Amino acid sequence: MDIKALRTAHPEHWNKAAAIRTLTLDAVAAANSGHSGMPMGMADVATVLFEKHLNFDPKAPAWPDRDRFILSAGHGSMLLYSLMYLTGYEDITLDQVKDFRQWGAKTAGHPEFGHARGIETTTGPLGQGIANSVGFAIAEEIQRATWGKKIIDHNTYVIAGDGCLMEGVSQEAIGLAGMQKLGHLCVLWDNNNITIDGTVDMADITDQPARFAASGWHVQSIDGHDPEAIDAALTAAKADPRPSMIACKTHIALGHAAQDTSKGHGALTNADQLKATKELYGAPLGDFEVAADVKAQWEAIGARGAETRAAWEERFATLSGTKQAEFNRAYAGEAPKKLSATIRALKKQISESQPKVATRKSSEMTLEVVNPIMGETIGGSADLTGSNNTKTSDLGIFNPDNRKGRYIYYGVREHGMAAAMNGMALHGGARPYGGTFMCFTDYARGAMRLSALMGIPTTYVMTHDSIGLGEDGPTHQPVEHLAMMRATPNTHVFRPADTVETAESWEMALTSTSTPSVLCLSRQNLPTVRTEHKTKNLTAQGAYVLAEATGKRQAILMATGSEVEVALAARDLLEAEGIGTRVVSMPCWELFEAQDESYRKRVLPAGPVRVAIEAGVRLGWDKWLMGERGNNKKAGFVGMPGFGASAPAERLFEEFGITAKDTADLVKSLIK
Ligand SMILES: Cc1ncc(C[n+]2csc(CCOP(=O)(O)OP(=O)(O)O)c2C)c(N)n1
Ligand SMILES: [Mg+2]
Repeated sequence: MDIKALRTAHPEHWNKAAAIRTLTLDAVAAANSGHSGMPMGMADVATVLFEKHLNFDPKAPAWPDRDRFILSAGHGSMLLYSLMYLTGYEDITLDQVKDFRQWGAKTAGHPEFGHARGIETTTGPLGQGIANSVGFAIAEEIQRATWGKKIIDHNTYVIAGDGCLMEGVSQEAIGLAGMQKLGHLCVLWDNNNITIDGTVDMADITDQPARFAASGWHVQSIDGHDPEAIDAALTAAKADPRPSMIACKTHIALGHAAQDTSKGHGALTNADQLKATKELYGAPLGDFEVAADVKAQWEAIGARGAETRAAWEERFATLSGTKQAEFNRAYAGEAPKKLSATIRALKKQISESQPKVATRKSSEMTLEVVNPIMGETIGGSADLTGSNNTKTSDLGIFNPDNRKGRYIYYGVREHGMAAAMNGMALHGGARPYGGTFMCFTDYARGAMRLSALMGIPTTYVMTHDSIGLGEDGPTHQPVEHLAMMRATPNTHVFRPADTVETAESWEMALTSTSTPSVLCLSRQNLPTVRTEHKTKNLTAQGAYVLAEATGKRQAILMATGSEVEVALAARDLLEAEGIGTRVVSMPCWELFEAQDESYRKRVLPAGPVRVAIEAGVRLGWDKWLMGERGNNKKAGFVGMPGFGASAPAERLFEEFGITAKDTADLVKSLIK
């Protein structure tokens, strides 16, 4: 690249972009780790985007109508931190930049949501950001239709690399965005033909523009170092009604000895080369030095949005008080006051009528009363609407002809759905839930982990939660998934036993502000076990005594979901033989763990034999079986030894020994 020619063609632009490049080089050198090349390659694109197009106000990072900027290529985090520092985001000071990648710094190795105000999402696992952005754009479409353009009318911009586009989840995102005609979405592809192992064509020869075009996108290809071309492409992207992809031909590590090589991807720390690069740029040579006039120009870019934001505040103030409160409530992630009374009324009715229904149906019954009072819910399913029971009668279908629809046909795209839901939750004013078969949490896992890490209340409706689904067989029967999800920090895994517990689980999910929820729901019908109405949400305690021993308490049976019925039947058998047996329903381990020790001890006192019943693997149960101190020796597990099989459900429960009789026999053998 002829750097001198670039410098002289657009000197002001060049110096602004060079500031991103030198801050990146210095921060990576100071940390002795990180990724220099991507920010150096995309600095021109980012500079034009921030200078001429992005609507943002660093002094109000949570302004609801701001444009969203998603750095999908999260390894290039210094691009984001440089932009935030230069434009004046209060959380990203120069000291934070100097502390790049250090303990306690807001400038983590990859951008992390919640560390600094202005970081829209956590990226680093490639492909997540571009898939999040589809959710951001969907939330924007729905809110624009609902609140009107005066309140919501913004764009979502994404920088994605070769890696993001190679990840499978990107195809799910591109397909969904194209079909949905998300015209306010613009992906800037860092087309540098370099990844870690070498050139992209060693592993991939996909015609990316053709691929996007095939899914209904507006596509442009430009020189990613030409500010005029970048500006024109962004203008054209905004004008086109389709989602836009701009292929930006760039040079990784522009101007450095490692330019255009995979070495340029990582940490460029050689002091001499760093100095030579700065000289070539015509940039100040001092560490973290940005010329005062250049910093001032960047600050002016940051100040540009204040007026637009103030004008928005004025428009917002013209809404009625009720509307403002409703908008603010949804953006705060607060449930409406009516929610708990609504849940209570449903519980009462269920405890009285005692229906025998699958908990996936119970979930639908709950959503039928919740969705009408929570306008921010956005439901959907990955092509299993009729099985997941996620669609309620009041939700219209979201599509290009109906932007007020709140139900999304995600297609067979579990990972894309999960990542899009994260985007909606992050956008604000939206509470997404989506369903698939629980076995396919595996496919959604990358995004589910990020819901937990980011601390956002995405809700997963995972039906067909065990061998209880029967004939579809072991490909569809989850056995290890409960253990995997319970092993994930900051995830509430609910496995309700009946409609009452399902309604209670939903109440917990819908009032959560910082934890995702997974609802594990049965395909098969289950009896109502909560036959006595309690206004209190017992699921909120995670575990509780469902049935007490009548005589001397000799055994405690712990169970979740469909196996609570088995536990109650086993209790009947044992009580008939004079063995006092308590049944503890444990719909959410994580909430039980959060109770104080005295409550946990009251529910699971030391002494009696303990048996757990769950149609999954044992992993994790020992904590409750052995006691929290690990000294309870008389314990056993009734569950799955391995994968399931294809047969009618009843036969499977018998063959795998998950029955009342097997449980009672185990208890008796332990009591001896
Ligand atoms: C899901 C996932 N797999 C692997 C990685 C490790 N990784 C980080 S960057 C990268 C290569 C990315 O190439 P590209 O997106 O072209 O970035 P560039 O080298 O151009 O900066 C890989 C494999 C990751 N962060 N996420
Ligand atoms: Mg690349």
